[in-house]
Amino acid sequence: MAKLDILEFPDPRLRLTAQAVETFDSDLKQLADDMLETMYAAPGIGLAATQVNVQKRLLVLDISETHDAPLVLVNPELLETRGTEVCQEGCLSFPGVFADVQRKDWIRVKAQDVTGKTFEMETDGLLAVCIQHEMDHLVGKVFVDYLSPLKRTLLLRKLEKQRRKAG
Ligand code: GNR
Ligand code: NI
Repeated sequence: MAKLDILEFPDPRLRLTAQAVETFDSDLKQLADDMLETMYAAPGIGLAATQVNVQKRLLVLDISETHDAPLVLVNPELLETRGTEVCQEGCLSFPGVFADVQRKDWIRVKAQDVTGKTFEMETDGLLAVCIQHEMDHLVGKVFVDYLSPLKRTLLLRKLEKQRRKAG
C-alpha cells in the first residue's frame, strides 16, 4: 500500500475528465487500495481518482467512523434520483473550508467493483451526497462550482488564509 498525493485547487488537473475503466487487473486493485489508504490518512470519507491525478472512473468511500466499511465504485452511473437536500460539504482538494451544497436526497447507482462485477445500490443521506461529490470530480467538477460568485470568492479567500496559517 502507498499513500498518494492529493491535488489541491486550483490545480488544472482537477478539471480533467476521467475515462471509463476497461481493464480490471491487479494494478486497478492496487490503485483502489492506495486510494483507500490515502483517504483514511487524510482523513476523508471519499476520494476520486481525479484527485490523485489518475484519469479513471474510480472512486472510493467510507462514511463509517471505524474505517471498516470501504466501498469502491468503478464506472459509476446514476440511474435514478429523488428529492433534494442541502449538506455542508468539504473537499480534500480544498483543505479547511466548507460550504452548503444542494444535492439529490436519494440515489440509485450502478457501478462495477474492482473485479469488474456489476452491482446496483440505493442510498441516501451522507453517502448519497458523497457519491455525487465524487462523481463530480470524475468530470472535472468541484463543490465550489455550485456557489454564487460572491460565496465562491469569499470561500477561496478563506482557503488562502487557511493555507497561510497551515504553512
Ligand atoms: O472527506 C470529505 N468529506 C465530505 C463531507 C461532506 C460532503 C462531501 C465530502 S467528500 C470529502 C472528501 C473529498 O474531497 N472527496 O472528493
Ligand atoms: Ni472532493
